[in-house]
Amino acid sequence: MLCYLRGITHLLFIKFNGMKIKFLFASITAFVLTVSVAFAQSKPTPKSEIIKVWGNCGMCKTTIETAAKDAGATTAVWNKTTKMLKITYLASATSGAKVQEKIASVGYDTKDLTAPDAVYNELPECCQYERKAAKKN
Ligand SMILES: [Cu+2]
Repeated sequence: MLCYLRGITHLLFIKFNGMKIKFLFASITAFVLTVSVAFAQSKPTPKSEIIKVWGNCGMCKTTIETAAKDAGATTAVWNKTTKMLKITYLASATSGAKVQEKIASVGYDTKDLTAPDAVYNELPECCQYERKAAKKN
């Protein structure tokens, strides 16, 4: 068995020696290019989503955007006038629902979720925004 393997190795060496080095490099380059192209084609495209998030000020903005990124968003920009949060993310990394969960967990109401009262009450006074639930009344 060992002898057989040695024979193959020996044969390969002879073949490699016989090959022109340039051709060998060309083959390797072609192989690497093929693999890179295959990877580039399978590269996932980021999704983007706009979610309403309740909040007040610049401090809220930082908290909301940080929470979105902690939840896996690639980019997160919240507009304090429109209350709209624009996120981009890879579907493999997170989802709109996960981002909302994280934001609600730090005290901010979102389109689909309401933050726990206990967390909301801990927000700095300037950040005690008018809550989503209050708007229904
Ligand atoms: Cu604030």
